Amino acid sequence: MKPFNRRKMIQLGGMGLLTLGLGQRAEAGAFFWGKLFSVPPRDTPYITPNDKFYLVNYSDHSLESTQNIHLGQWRVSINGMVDHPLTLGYADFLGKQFIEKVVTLQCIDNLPGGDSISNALWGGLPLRKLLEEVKPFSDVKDVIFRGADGYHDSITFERAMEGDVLLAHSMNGVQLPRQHGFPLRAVVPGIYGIKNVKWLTNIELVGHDHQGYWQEKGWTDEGIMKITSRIDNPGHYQEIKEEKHTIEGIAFGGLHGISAVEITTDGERTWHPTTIQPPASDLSWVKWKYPWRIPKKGPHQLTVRAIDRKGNPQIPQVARAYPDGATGLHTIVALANI
Ligand SMILES: Nc1nc2c(c(=O)[nH]1)N[C@H]1C(S)=C(S)[C@@H](COP(=O)(O)O)O[C@H]1N2
Ligand SMILES: [Mo]
Repeated sequence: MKPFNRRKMIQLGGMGLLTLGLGQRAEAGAFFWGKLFSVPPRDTPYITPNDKFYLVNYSDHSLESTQNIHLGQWRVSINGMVDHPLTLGYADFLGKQFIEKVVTLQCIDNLPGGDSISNALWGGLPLRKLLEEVKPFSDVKDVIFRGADGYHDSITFERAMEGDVLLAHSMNGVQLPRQHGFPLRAVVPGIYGIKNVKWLTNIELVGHDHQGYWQEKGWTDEGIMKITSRIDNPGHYQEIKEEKHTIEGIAFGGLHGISAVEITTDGERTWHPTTIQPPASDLSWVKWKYPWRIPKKGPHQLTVRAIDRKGNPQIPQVARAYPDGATGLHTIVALANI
């Protein structure tokens, strides 16, 4: 896993927030410092193009060791506590059932406001179909995924049988790109990236609770995604010159989707509902927007929060990513120069 992306946090710890509400002198300071800190707005498309999709590997050797996978030789074995172990090649997968679904993936390292989250249309075989073929023993507990780079993680057999877990060989309508796990990867909706194993070579069914690469280092074995939301526009410290500005962003609630996103433009005194663009699937992030009428010149603190379809609110308390995913609300400063 790459080092934590501390960029956003450092910015928030800087002079920006301190200058809020300190009157004219501070305002001048905000414009001065703002130029140093400002980041451009993110123009986040609904579906992330493959070459913009975030990338995370546990080791630099992951890409090297998987660069030369040849379809002719590549095999995936499905074995362990099963009556009919199988070894399949690429053509076997192309010949099997193919379904496509838009699913948002997020790294467990992602901090509120971070970029290690993307959305794609994944295509492949429901894992459940394959598990039915191999005839699992009745006391199977975990399904282990192993990648050609030596990485491994597992999900429970129960989760694996739910039908929404994909063995994906296509991404946004094209063959799965090398860096995203060519020729085959697991896509496990609502569960952090750690369990979406790439470059699959083995799927083993076991009778115990398997500890994967990150679990051995203390990270969560469940990996259920937490509700998250992000402001993409304006960018932090972006200078806004018009009185009207549309605030935009994304929100994601894992398996439970998003029912509402709220924004505050006055330092959390009042919250306003935003308009949500309906998602293409129940496993996708949503895009939201809010037409903001800026009351006065100067720095404004913007914070976003979301609620999932079960009515659970996003957790506002700040927690780091270790061991089971970060919480906290994304806050930025917008500089109105109107
Ligand atoms: N084989 C393998 N699979 C892996 C990893 C890895 O290092 N090796 N990293 C995991 C992590 S931590 C994440 S967040 C996702 C990232 O998938 P992506 O690079 O396609 O976005 O892959 C997961 N699957
Ligand atoms: Mo990750």
